[in-house]
Amino acid sequence: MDHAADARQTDLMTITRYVLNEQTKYSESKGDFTILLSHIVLGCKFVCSAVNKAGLAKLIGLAGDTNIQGEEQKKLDVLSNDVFLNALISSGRTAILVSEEGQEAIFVSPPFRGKYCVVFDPLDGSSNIDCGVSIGTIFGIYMLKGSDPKIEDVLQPGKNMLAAGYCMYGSSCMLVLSTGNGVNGFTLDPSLGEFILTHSDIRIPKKGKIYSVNEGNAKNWDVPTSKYVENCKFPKDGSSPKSLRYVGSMVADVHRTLLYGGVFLYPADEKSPNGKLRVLYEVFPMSFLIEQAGGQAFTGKQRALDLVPKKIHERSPIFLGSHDDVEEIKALYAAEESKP
Ligand code: AHM
Ligand code: MG
Repeated sequence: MDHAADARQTDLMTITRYVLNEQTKYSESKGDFTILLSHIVLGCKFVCSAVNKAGLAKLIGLAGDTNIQGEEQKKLDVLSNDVFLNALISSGRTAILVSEEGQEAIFVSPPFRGKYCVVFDPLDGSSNIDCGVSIGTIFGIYMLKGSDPKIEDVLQPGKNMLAAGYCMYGSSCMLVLSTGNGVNGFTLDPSLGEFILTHSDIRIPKKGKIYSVNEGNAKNWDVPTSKYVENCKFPKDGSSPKSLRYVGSMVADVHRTLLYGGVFLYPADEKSPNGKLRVLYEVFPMSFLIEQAGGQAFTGKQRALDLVPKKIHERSPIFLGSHDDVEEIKALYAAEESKP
């Protein structure tokens, strides 16, 4: 075996090693970010294991309200939230936590307090939990602005995030991360219990052949969204129609978009003028990753990462994906706006 092939098999780039390498580029780094990330990684492994066992639990009769010890069986989304809250607080590196599962932001008490704020959706894709389809955790990380944590620290535009990522619990467990220097994908090797770099420097194709949207909402879409989807199906420029793929789990749909190209959209509609997806822990982290991979993310009005959220659970329409495809959507919105 040649030396390079041998090194690939025996000299593994784990996620911790990767982040450590990245952080040593900054002379002021004291290892806090690496510690925070290792706690997020622990949360992902814990949730991955719970998701994998969910079917088994059902098989042996644990999926009801109690397990064989008579303890209450937590629903996976509640369990995942507890796992991440504990992991993040015990890291000693966080100041404010915003979870999709919690109504209010959590201000970490001073003995455990650090300088990072983490916004996260512990288990996204709730409608897919019970049928074994891919689901995931989404997270974004901000730095405190001052020494005293304030809610404004998590109401910052997405472009201020230091890092963002998701972990997909699918046919394999994969963590995709950006610390603002490109996007890398790490796959969990279950025998080692380590995330190993398997997809380095992910770049989204400039133009794609797939669109991804809940077309059941088409009746209530605005004009640019309707026109765009019509163009995907009946292109006027002689190109082939695009394929439709929609899992209904944002992590899975965005992951495919990142790797294969195309667009993922959750637009506004008459019933939900702000769409469905949440700005802080769905729209921002995914937009951050897509931009870092060379794509674009647009709200129908502006660059998604420029949004300044006013509330922690605010929603926004989102169109994200390959550069050229999002450009087409932006042109349709511009044309609609310029109408008298
Ligand atoms: P959730 O946070 O309740 O799981 O909802 C978010 C999910 C996303 O993963 C997905 O993109 C979207 O909802 C699907 O919504 P719909 O079922 O309306 O198509
Ligand atoms: Mg969600």
